Amino acid sequence: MREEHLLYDLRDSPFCMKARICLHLKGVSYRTVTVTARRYRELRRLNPLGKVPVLVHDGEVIADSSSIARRARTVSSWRNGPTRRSTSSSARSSG
Ligand SMILES: N[C@@H](CCC(=O)N[C@@H](CS)C(=O)NCC(=O)O)C(=O)O
Repeated sequence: MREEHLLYDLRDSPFCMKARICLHLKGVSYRTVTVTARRYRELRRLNPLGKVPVLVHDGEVIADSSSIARRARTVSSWRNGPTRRSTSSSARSSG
């Protein structure tokens, strides 16, 4: 069984909000770990830059909100299977 996603975040951070929105929109369930002064060392171990958000899943550490957004998309595609590409001529037309 896969571990749950853990999101190290700060409530008021816009980057964390972006990560939360992306995870939510892609239906990825996660638990948040609010980074307090006591947890800062733990955060630095995960992300030497000491920045949030950081997503941890199955021992993998994903720092940076854009990388988390990409991961959310990937997790959602694992669930939904491969997406079909449009082969219509309008989609292929280069103009
Ligand atoms: N490029 C990063 C920026 C993350 C970032 O700057 N996070 C701020 C909070 S909004 C932070 O952790 N600042 C703490 C610090 O710089 O030490 C992302 O998109 O996640």
